Amino acid sequence: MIQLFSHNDLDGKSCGLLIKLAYGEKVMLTYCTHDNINPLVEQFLDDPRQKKNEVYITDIAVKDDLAARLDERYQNGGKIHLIDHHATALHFNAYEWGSVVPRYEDGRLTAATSLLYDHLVEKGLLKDGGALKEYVELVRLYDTWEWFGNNETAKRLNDLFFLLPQDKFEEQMLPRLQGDHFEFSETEETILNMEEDNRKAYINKKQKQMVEIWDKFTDKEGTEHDYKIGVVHAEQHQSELGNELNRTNPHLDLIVILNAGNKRIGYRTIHEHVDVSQYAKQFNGGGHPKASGSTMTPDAFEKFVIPAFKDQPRRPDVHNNEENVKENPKGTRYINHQREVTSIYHEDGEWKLEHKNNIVENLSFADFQEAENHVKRHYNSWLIKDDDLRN
Ligand SMILES: [Mn+2]
Repeated sequence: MIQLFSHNDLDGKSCGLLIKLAYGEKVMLTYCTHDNINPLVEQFLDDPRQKKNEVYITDIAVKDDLAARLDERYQNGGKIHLIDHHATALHFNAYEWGSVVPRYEDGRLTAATSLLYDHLVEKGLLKDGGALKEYVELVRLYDTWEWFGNNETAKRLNDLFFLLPQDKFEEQMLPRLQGDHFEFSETEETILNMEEDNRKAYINKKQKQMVEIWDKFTDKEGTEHDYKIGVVHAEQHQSELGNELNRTNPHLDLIVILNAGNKRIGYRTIHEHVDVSQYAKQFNGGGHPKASGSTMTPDAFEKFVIPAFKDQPRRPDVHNNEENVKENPKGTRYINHQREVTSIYHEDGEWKLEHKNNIVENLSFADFQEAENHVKRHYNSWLIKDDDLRN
């Protein structure tokens, strides 16, 4: 028998599909989270009936004492393969059975699925090409975020992975991966389109609910920042929501997504000058510089939930103005809940501001976007609608 332990996301479960295609029915697939991988592997190693089984561990790592036990098994003739792409697992390369490769020689990022595919092709257990090769590349694009902005199919594959019940996903993919070309069925396309429409409507609604607050934050170098933060309550589509809110609100430093149901907070940014893994640390959280998470501690509740409850959302800009349009050298006008009007106008090669009919002294911007960012950050304003200007 072949025993696979793999992560439970698209990349990890696609490793399971490859193992099934390579070894047929003689496989046992166990999908794990970072929390339960160690006890599951331990249980397996303790079970005398499993002694002869070949082991694959993909897209996830085990703790050091289990690595030592796996190595002992390997030294005694056991067949073991740990195949991963996370840089945090590079120390497994010290073992003969460890193969951790974060990047290909040409610089492209790897995924566990693409590494396992290469391994099984080399062993002669899978043939290189066809629908399978296309599928493996979609998984790699999704897992590495290389899809972003250039391959919607990879994104849709991951959507489908979450929309279908898990056994259904496997059942539907396995026969298709043995064909010449990978594509979604008509039904899947319909489901995916509906899902996308729902998501767009949800994100739109959340944009209208988002409240903006200030927070002072001192980073680990000791530099103090005044962060303007978009705060929103959301239980669904956290990554897409974080991305979209950051993209449409470049005046914000980061987006905080609150989920009171499971007492979790997500932190997302697209800016180089912000590291949300550092920011999340103050609430015992962490993650990546652009995407992190924490639990909703009482401190975090005080900081985000209470002020966001009191404040009113800034209204989104309209996109169908014909008169009051952005980058108009003669002036683009903004308003806030206090009915204060701000105008951004062009003079002497620079963008300048007039607030409540007074010129804002000593402030000018080379770029219109920077000027608008300032107006939104400091006056909480939005573009005045043409209809409202006429009245
Ligand atoms: Mn992965």
